[in-house]
Amino acid sequence: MGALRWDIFGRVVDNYGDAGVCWRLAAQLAARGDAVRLVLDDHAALAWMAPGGTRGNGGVELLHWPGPALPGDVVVEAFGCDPPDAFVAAMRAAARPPVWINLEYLSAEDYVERSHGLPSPQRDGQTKWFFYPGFTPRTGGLLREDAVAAERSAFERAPWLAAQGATPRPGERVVSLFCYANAALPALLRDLAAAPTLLLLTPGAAQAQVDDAALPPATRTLRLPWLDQRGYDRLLWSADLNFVRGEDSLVRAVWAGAPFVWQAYPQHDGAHRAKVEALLARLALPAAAAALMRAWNGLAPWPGLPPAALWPRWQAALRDWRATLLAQDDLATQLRRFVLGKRMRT
Ligand code: TRH
Repeated sequence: MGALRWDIFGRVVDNYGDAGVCWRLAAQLAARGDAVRLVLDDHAALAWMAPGGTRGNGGVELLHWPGPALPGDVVVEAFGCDPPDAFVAAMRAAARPPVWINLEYLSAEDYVERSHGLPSPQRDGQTKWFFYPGFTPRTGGLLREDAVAAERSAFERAPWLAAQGATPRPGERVVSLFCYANAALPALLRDLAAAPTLLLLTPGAAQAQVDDAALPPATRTLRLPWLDQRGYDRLLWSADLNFVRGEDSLVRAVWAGAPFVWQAYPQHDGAHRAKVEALLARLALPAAAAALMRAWNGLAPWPGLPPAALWPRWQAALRDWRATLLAQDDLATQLRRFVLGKRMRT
């Protein structure tokens, strides 16, 4: 397959997933030898998420909105962000118009298989193609670096944690917390205190909601700075239990292979319930672990933490799922194949 020239457009609506997913895709395509221009309206989060990239070392050309005047071979608009009108007009006027992709949000819901790869004809005669990430072979797959499984197995947590200023005591479990505002947090803190725990708190909502002074002695905390994406992976690899949120960190928790609890982005219309249930339906979790995920999303009463005897089964279920997902092609591979298929027809 020859190298492709990509223009990826993203708008930062809220939180960090928009920039996080766009950056990850851009970096993975560049790592395959493609030329990638990433156009974002807000670069602030990339300063900590991808510091090498923003210095121009990532093989990605990072541009401010509205970006370039003329398109390359492929245009990806992330999450329906609508590239600038002048750029869309230049796409239409190009001698060979680029393949136009709308990269959608990740969900485990069934509609993803039905919608993945469908065309969306535009008024100006162009066609936009829906590309849906997902967990099954009939979706666009998940973002995954080629080396992630090997790096994860070779990883040693003690030196990495020590470099962050954390030294777990013998018998102490390590828990990472990345969450939105969460009414179940007091119940979690109460239950964690039943056994020695080192709680690693990411910046923002997790740190804001935990009052160190009010914690019992069995719980120690460490307040982390924003880590870059590689560092955040290593945090997840270091923990015995990960609380993650949103879209990108869910996928990272899957690759980490430790027990995790996911908090969906809360929506007032209750749409997150369907997302949580759809994810649980794809996982063969012990009932107590599924109940915990429902409660963490405000969908059920707090059930308590699964008893320690259940954790090996919890972990095994997630490892089995990870093995299934690792056997599927990753999103960047599938997206390239999809684009090349469309280009052959133009
Ligand atoms: O920040 P998020 O809550 O973003 C969310 C989701 O994208 C969600 O789908 C969307 O609807 C909502 O915003 C508006 O969670 P997410 O997706 O996990 O993005 C966080 C990114 O930050 C991810 O790329 C991991 C990265 N990260 C780091 O690089 N370092 C860190 O220290 C931490 C905590 C996160």
